[in-house]
Amino acid sequence: MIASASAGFDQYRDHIERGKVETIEYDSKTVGSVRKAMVYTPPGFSPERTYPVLYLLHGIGGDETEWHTHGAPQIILDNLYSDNLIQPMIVVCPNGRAMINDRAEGDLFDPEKIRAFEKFESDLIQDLIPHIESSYPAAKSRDKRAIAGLSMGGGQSLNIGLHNLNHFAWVGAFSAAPNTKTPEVLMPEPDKASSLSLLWLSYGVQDNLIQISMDVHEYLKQQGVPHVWHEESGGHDWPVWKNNLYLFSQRLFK
Ligand code: FER
Repeated sequence: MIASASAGFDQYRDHIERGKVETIEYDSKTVGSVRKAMVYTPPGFSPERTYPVLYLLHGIGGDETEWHTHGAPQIILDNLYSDNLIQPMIVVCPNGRAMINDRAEGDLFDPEKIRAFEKFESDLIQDLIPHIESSYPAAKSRDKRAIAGLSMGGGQSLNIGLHNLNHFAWVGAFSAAPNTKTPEVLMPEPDKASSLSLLWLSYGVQDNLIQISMDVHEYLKQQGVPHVWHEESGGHDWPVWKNNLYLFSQRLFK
């Protein structure tokens, strides 16, 4: 099925309640540096409540700012919230290139930089999540944590999410890149996937990287693992990723 978002989903609306976005810093023992992330707190945010958290990851050309520069997540989420279509949630956009110079510059395919996307697993699990959960009123259970991302971040979401089912019950990969592990490595024990609340795989039909998601999808089908397989028009590009955030976020934490 080719689905699309409702018109205006990413357009700024006047007179609605707004969430807030801030850039935070945390100590990363993994990298040995102070690292940045961008954090969205929803409209009406109150420290008296606890909130589920979506970790939302960028692609090979991005950093912690990429979603906010290109994907308007704040507008998309504020609109959804105003229409009562999503649960209030905190959305953390980390920097998934876990190395000292984590800026998206120079040769982005340098093997050291690609390895840094793998190293991010430890930075996320051991450094960033504990930081978020000690500085925000964030829920601390797997059913209240989601991980999703685009391209390299989609690969990371599968690699990290499925490898850490004790941390995440909601996993989404939008146009996953070749950093995605093979399906058998991602999910050596398909029975365990039954603990997932949502496994979402998607791509744009004009994307040259579709085979990666297709291979995971075929394996999951063979193994009888429930998942959402979402395809839409478009390529390896922002309209697809924004629409995926729009659709995926509506399913979270319900
Ligand atoms: C590759 C092609 C694309 C690759 C990564 C990408 C690691 C990532 C693209 C993106 O994040 O947009 O061969 O190898």
